[in-house]
Amino acid sequence: MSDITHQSPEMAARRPFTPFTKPSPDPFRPLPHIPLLYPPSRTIQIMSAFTFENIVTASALHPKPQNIQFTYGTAGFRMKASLLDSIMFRVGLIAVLRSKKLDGSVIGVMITASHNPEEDNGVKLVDPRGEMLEQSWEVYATSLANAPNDDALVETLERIIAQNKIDVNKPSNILYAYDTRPSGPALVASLEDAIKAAGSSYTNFGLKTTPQLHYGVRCLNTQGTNDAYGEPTEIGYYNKLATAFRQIVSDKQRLSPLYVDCANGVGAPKLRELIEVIGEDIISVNIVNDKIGVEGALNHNCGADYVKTGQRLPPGSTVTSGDRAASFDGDADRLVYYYVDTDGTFRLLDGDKIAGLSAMFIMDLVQAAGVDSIKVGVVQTAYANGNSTTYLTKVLKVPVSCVSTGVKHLHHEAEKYDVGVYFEANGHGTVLFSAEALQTIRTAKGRTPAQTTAIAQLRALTDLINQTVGDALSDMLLVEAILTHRQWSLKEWDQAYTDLPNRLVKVVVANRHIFKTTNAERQLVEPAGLQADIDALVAKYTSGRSFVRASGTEDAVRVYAEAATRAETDELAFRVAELVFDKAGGVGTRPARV
Ligand code: G16
Repeated sequence: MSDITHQSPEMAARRPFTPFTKPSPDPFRPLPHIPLLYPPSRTIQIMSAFTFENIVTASALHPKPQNIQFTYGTAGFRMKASLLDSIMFRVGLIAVLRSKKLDGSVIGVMITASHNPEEDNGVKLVDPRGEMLEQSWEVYATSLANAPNDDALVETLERIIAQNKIDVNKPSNILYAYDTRPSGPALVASLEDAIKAAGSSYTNFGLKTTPQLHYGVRCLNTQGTNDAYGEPTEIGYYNKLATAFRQIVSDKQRLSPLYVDCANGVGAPKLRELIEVIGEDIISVNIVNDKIGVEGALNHNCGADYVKTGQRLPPGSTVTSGDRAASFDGDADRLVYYYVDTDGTFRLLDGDKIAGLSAMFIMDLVQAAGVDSIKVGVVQTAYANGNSTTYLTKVLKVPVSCVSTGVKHLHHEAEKYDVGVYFEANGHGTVLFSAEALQTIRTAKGRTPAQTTAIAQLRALTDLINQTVGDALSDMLLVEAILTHRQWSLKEWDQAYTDLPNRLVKVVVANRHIFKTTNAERQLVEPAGLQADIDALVAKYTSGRSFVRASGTEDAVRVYAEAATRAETDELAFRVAELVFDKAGGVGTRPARV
């Protein structure tokens, strides 16, 4: 496995843009904009054997808290950081077994709680091609996390090994990274304890965005193959995106600066580094909310989730009419855009709008390139605005599938298309090109100069878009590339369709696990009778739609509503929220209409 070291933005700034070259490593120079939480590390090769004795000895330092049942949620385990020590240790063991099962392929571990508040943390596991952990293994991770004592831990490990016919003497390799949360260092230590006890090799990828970790995993596993994804370093990631972006926007007039709210998270230093590599002559951003050393600032009154949920500017924002703005979330895997209209109205361009823009642009390019055998499809969830689905199906005439919340569901559905555009309304998504589509694009020959240009742009798009997971940095460049091409303002982009007014409300209940859904989460099966009550309410509103599901990342139930007018939408959302609170064990304050 390659060594992976931090790349200092100072170095990047001094160096002229030379794609695909590795900078001379300078591992002990701290990044200028962030406190360096750990010394940059290299791959650690461990030669010891996998023994239960070593694991039990190490596990004694990471006991499972009593009376807690852990669940593997939408994106892994996520909760108050103070409860995560044993989880992190056991996730380390699962990662090692998964790697051994896959003949030593690199498995990724990302320590982050993404959009959650700073006191939370969490962990996501990444499979060899950079996608989320295969779902059948979520069950193993959950059983291991809930083993009450060391005997049960060993029994569970033995069962996983037997069921999967794992040869524990095979090698294993882990790549891990973390975001800016103060709880990160302690959790890294728990993870490393497990990996070392299980005798696995590992690499500390350092402070990274979640999508950078996904990228690193895929690169390491495909190195030297026909399917090589890129250089498995941070500068390799920046160079890949920068080269593609430069190519797509070459000869086009650049846009005005983009305000980017980085949620006071890891996206801030990483965006700065990316822009330095691309060059400020090509793209200009004003980074706001980059206070990553300030306690409690992460995701607080800022970031993609705040903007999307509240449909408002972050407090203190200086964005005014004519400005272009975007927000990332805490680990930079979500992106939303927005602007203030001439009448002062806030206008959101969320994941649905990004999906529409991307699908439209790619379909046009495919046609211009003369490779229209390539078919585009879009994947959404129940949170997609009704008018976005109408736009996609009636105007763009693309097939649209609806799946359950969670990138893991959207990603797999998108793989069924030649080009699968998937975005959740919350701004999490990407575009996948099938192996056949990539082959067609790579081998296509233009018969006219226009076709040749379109083919080259399609090729560059396949490098610009992170194929492993939704990535705020890559998605931002995709949107900027499309807007540059069209020379569109955000208002022009927004004109594709008008969102139905919509509202999200969180309700805290005693036990969110009693909420069971069907039909891609659009209907409740349990608690019994609640769906009929919701349906009766919805029927009273013009173009009304509402559904309820338990969050898989927060201890709450989410209520979504849309209707023909803002007033009707708000009323419907809160009436459903009150229903949930009253009939399904609401705790604390009853949802208040605001
Ligand atoms: C995670 C998942 C997303 C999902 C979001 C919210 O995002 O990766 O796919 O949409 O959670 O999930 P829920 O409604 O179940 O809480 P992130 O950005 O927090 O990792």
